[in-house]
This record gives sequence, structure tokens and C-alpha cells, in this order.
Amino acid sequence: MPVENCPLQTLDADSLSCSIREHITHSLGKPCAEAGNRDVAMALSMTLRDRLVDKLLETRKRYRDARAKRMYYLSIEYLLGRCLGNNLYNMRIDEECRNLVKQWGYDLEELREFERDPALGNGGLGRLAACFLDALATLDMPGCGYGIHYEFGLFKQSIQNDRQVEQPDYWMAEGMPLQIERRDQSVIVPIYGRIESHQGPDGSYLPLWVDWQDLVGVPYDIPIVGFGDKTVNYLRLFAARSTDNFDMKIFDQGDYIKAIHQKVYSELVSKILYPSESISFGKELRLTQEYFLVFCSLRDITRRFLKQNRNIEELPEFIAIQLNDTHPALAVAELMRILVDERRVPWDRAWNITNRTLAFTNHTLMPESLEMWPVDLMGKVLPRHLQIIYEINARFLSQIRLTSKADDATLRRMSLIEEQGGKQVRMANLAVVGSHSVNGVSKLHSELVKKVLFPDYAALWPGKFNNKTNGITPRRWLYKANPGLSALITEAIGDAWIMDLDKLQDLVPLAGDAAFQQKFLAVKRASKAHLAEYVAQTTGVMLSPDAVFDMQAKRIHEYKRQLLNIMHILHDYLRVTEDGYVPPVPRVYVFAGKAAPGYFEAKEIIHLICSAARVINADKRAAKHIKVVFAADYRVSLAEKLIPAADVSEQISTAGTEASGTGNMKFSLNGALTIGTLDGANIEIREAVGAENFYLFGLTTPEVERQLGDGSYDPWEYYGKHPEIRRVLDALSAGRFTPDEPQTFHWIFEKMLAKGERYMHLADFMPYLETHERLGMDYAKPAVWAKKAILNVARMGYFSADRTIREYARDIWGIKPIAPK
Ligand code: NBG
Repeated sequence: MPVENCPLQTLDADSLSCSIREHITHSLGKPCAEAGNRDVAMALSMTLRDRLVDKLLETRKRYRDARAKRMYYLSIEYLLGRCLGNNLYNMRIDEECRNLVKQWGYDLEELREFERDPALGNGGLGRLAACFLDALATLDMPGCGYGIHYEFGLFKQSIQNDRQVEQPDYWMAEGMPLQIERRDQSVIVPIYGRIESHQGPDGSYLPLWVDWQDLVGVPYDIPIVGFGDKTVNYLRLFAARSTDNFDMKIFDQGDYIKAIHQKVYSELVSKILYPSESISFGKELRLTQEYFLVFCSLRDITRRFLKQNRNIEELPEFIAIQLNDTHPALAVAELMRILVDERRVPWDRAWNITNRTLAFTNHTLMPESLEMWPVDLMGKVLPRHLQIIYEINARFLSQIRLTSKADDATLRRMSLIEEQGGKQVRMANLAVVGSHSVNGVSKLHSELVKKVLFPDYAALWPGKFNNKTNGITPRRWLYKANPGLSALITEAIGDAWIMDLDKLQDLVPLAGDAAFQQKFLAVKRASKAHLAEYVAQTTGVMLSPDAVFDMQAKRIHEYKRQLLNIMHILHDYLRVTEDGYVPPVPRVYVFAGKAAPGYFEAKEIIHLICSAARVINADKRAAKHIKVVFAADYRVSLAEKLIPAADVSEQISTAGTEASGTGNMKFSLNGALTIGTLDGANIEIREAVGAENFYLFGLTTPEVERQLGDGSYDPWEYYGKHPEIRRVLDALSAGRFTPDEPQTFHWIFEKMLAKGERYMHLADFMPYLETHERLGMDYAKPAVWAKKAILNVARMGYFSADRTIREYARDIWGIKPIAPK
């Protein structure tokens, strides 16, 4: 029989069982009778991989036959989280597998614990990329991800002596059975060297990149299965290897060790993920990573495209490339280099192609996160790309000088080069100029992108700027993470919500139904009890599932204001212990999140939370009313434990600082009520769930802008006026929570009271307290609370990543679903 006629694998219980045994014996080399949990978990993953690969090939053929336009998502981070469980759920064989392994005496949940989270991202941006991949595959859209195969993902966090300690995360320690190495599609990446100019036969200038060194990008594909197992796309991650092409000159000089050293340096490029969303730019290795991602991706994308016998000038008709923030912005220069230097397309036509192919998403307003690279460094690492950037800039500036009569100040702002204090390339400007679409990630943020970040560009190209409010995948964040709630919803309204989250609306009539409320509260309580067990095991702190579970889980950053949260907790603690106050309901406060290793304030905030937790949890007067927990090592799999158990979601960033937030969506979808500011997607969440089902407090963005702008914010005024604020800050300053080192948190006192304090903690403190007060009273009335929580779930349909992806596909990418017939 010809190979192509062999039947694809099917996954009924028998074939599943055969395949698992087959892998235990032949892939792992063990008798089935000796297989431990780990072996079964591995063999199960391999079994799924076999099936996914079949579907992957089938999907590829389907796209090819349809001559479909493809979208490629370029992102330096992907926070996938564990794959086994997610694949089982998306393939809808979780029940089957659970029963099967149970017959053999294994527990599927235990097996899943063997998988390490591939944590190839820092936070929101990387997780968004992962949610998008899930939605693309679920919607049968030809869209794949490109990224870096870091050997070490985001550091593992542990807490020692109340402080964060970082350890390396070697995520592949247990193997990664899902990935497929594709050595045959490796890419040679030129880097360094210099440019010689030659004259072409027609007298034109021909740049020649010479004396470059090279490294190799080896692709690893991770299959991404959509819900219902119809479409399998891929995430292609490149690992850096050295070429065997050692520098012979070094050998000739007899310096064997130096030659090997160079080989090691090449492999460093994909060694480690930089652990911060706002790193200090200037690190050569990071620039090399960004280039490595861009070069490998574009090489691969254009190779696939040209293989279909197409003319490079048709690129924008068949390919869309989305730049996830500025990290892959070098794609603008690299695509121009491919077109102009390699394909000999005239500059203007090449520019048109580049522009129509690329689109850019901005994810942050923080000025310190706007990437800039010193011109000297770029010239050394990427000499040809720097030339191209200069050329783009010169043409762009002379064009706007002519057409829009821009003055010098405007030209200086719009230039791709920052001239002040050492020349630097502005990556955001490069991305905006080189793309046909620029989007923000929530309504408010997209407005601020135009107004604050790129006012000149927005005036020049109003049609280029648009909004795509973020979304999350309901598969991982409800269906898989919260089986209890998921089953309750399906029992009430059927399971169509998994593919069409707007269907949750059908729960609205049940929000006031006493019987449904009872069931809903029972599910929530069970999740809380489950989390309480985990917390007891990992921290020794005992939690009561009858308390309000109030959570703030996200990166630790001053703008996200974990300090506001902990100061409120301290205030309550002092009221209970000093004023004899009795709160209406007991509270459990859970914090989770990592601090960038070099970010002093963020690390000290963790130190404060942990020190305060130690004091409060040990104080008999307080402990029945208040408990504080810091759940270490926040990552996707921990989020899946925390979020279903939350009653309250803290989304309390200073207005105008959080681009969107996506944790806010996950909590609300799982029936937590938000206490939050009018920031990022909070605004849209509040509109969707109803103002009465959202605890709003705090200044608005215009108020923050005005008070910080005219210097009128004076924290001492608030300190003077409110004894509550004085008590908390004085306690911190006096070393109340670190008696052995009383000076430890004095910096917080100073920072909170510094003139024009950037995040305006004290301005929002009293409204925050009052809103918490109101929230506590509402929680004490279960029917009132349950109704609000159910309405949150019911009205979150809009925040599905499926909706977001449909909008990108329609407005930016021009791609369509290619479903199997
Ligand atoms: C983050 C923002 C979040 C947003 C995610 C996804 C970065 C640089 N930005 O508010 O801080 O939800 O991106 O868009 O990670």
C-alpha cells in the first residue's frame, strides 16, 4: 500500500490504549508492568503527538489546497502553560483518558503534574500570544506563531526569609515529547561583519555584507490543536546552534579553545528569556535574540511562500505578519533587506510590500518600556540593517517635510533616530512607520496610544491606528481550569459556550434563581477548599473556604499597585488589633507574581507582603478575620488553581497605566467580582457586566494626567487629612512588620509621600478603603453576591480571544477560516 493511503490514527479507547503501551515499550524502552506515573504521562503525550501530527499535516494540506492567505505571529514570548491537559480537553478525550488510565491504576490529575510549564514568557504579552494561538486553531484560521526556543524559561520563584529567590527554569528537564525537531529546515543566520559598496553593472550602488559570522536557527514545532480537534496549527520556536563552520583562521592560529568559545557563544543566543517586560536596553545578547527571531522567521516564511512558485511582489496578498510589540520590529528592516538586496526589488516597491505585509501591536504606555537601541551597537551587530533603517528614515522625513510641511520639532519627534544623549534607534517608530496597522489592546489604551505615544503619526495617518481589545481563551481559562463551574454551566445551558462564549448570556435569567445560586456558590466553595489544601501543603497556612478569597495575581510592578492592596490590609489589621474592629466577613488575601530580578522596589514589595503575612497570620486577634498568603512561583498552572477560587479580583492600577490586563478577564469569567479602577480593559469589563456588578474606585485617567501634569498632586495633603493613611505609613516607617530591621520599609513611607508620586497611591487610598467596605457588606448577603458573580460570568462573552482574533482577521490580516469539509 502506498504510504499516503495508510489510514490516519483514530483515537477510540482501544487504539489509545494500544498506542500508550506501544510508546511505553518502544519509545521509553520499559515493560508496561514497570511503568511509573512519569512513564505513563510521557507515553500519553507521545500518543497525542502522533495524532496531532497527522492532523497537522492534514491542516497544512487543506490550507495549501485552498491557496489560503496565512498570518504569522512574531513574538519573543509565549506563555503556553502545560500542554497535556489542554490537548486532552481540546481533543475532547479527557474523560476517555481519565477512565483508561484509571483502569490501569493511575490518576490523570497526578500524571498531569509531571509536566513542567513551558514558561517562555514574562506575563500578559506572552500569555496573550498563547491564547491567540488557541483561538486561531479553534476558528480554523491559517495562523501560526514564531518565537524563540529558550533553554531556560522565566526563572522559578521561591520565597526564603520573606524574600523572592530566583532559580533557573530548565523546563525541558522532563523532556518535551510534544515538540518536533526540524533540523532539515534549519536557517543560517548571518550577523556582525561590515558592508562594502560595489557598483552594479548599471552603475547603481550594491551593498555587500561581508565578513559576517553565522549561527544556525533550528526549528522546533509545537502542534497547537483547536477545540474539537479539526485544525492543528503550529508554534515554531527556533533554537540557536553554532555552525560547524568554525572560523578557520582561528584554527590556523592554533587557538582551538577560542574557536570552541565562539561556538558556545552562538548557543547562548537562545539560552535564556530576559526576565522583565521593561528591560534596560543596550544588552547585545538581547538585540541578537530579537534579530535571531526576525531573521529565522522571515527566512522560513518567505521560503514557504516562494516554494509555491509565487512572485515575491504578491507577498501581501498571501502573507500577513503581526509584530507582537516592538521586540520583532527589526522585521521592517529585514524584510526590506530581503526584498532589495536579495530579490532586487526596487526600493519604493519593496517599501510598499513591506508596509502592506506588516502590522504592529503596542502593549505598553510605560515610557521606560519603549525600546531603543544604541546606533553604535546596532551598527556592530547588524551593519546592513542599520543602513536600511537610516535609508527608511531619510526617505520618510524628506517626504513628510514636503507633503505635510512638518516643522523641525515635529520631524525630530517622528524620526526613527533619537539624537539626544547618544544616538539610538527608536523601535516603536520603526514599527509604526513600517506597518499598515497599529493597534492598542483596549479602548482606552488605543486612544492613549494615539494621544500620548504617537500623536504626530496619528495626525499623519489617522486610518492606521485601531483598537483590538484583548481576549482570553475560554478553553483553558474556564473549560479546563474550572471543571466544576464548567459542568454547572453546561448542565444549565448546554456546551455551545465553549466555542461561542456569547452563549453565556443564557445564564442571565438564572442569576436570580435561588437554586442555581446555591449550586454556583457550592462550586465556588469547592474550588476554594481545593486551593486551601494546596496553600496548606505549600505554605502551612490554613485557610477557611468560608472567607472571602481576594486575589491579586500578576507581575509585581509599582504601577499595578500591589502596595495599595497591602496598605489596605495593614489598615484593616491595625483596626482589628488596635480599635477592636470586627469585619463583617473574614478575608483571605492571596498575592502571586514575580518581580524582575533587578527591580528593587518590586522585590521589596514581595518582602513587605511576606513579612506582613507572617505577623498577621500569627496574631491570634487578627487571624480569624484576616489571612495573607503569598503563593510562590506564579505561572499558568498556578493561575489555573487560583482563579477558579477567587471571590474578588484586584485590578487596581493607576488609571492610564495598564494597557489592558487579561487576568482581569479570567477572574471575572470565573465568577470573581472586580474591585478596580477605570483602567485598561477594566472599563469595558465594567460596561459589559454592569456597573452594579463591579466595585469601581479611584481617579480617572484625565484626573491623573491633570494632577501629575500641573504638579498639583501633593501626597502630604492626604497624609495630613486622613488618620487612616498616617497610621499605616507610620507603622511601616517605624518597622512594625520587621522589628529586627526597623528601617527596611522606610523607603515606602518616603516614596508614598514624595511630591508628584507617579502612581498616586494616596489619592486613591480612601476611596479604595470605602469600596472594600461596601464589598464586604455585599459579600455578607449570599444571594446578592451570587447574583452579581453569576452576572459577571454570563456577560463576559465579549472577552473571548475568538472575538479578538476574528477582529484581527477581518480588519488587519485579511485571513479567513479554512475549515475541513
Ligand atoms: C502587557 C500589558 C497588559 C496587557 C498585555 C497583553 C507587556 C509589555 N504588556 O496590560 O502590561 O494585557 O500586555 O496585551 O507585557
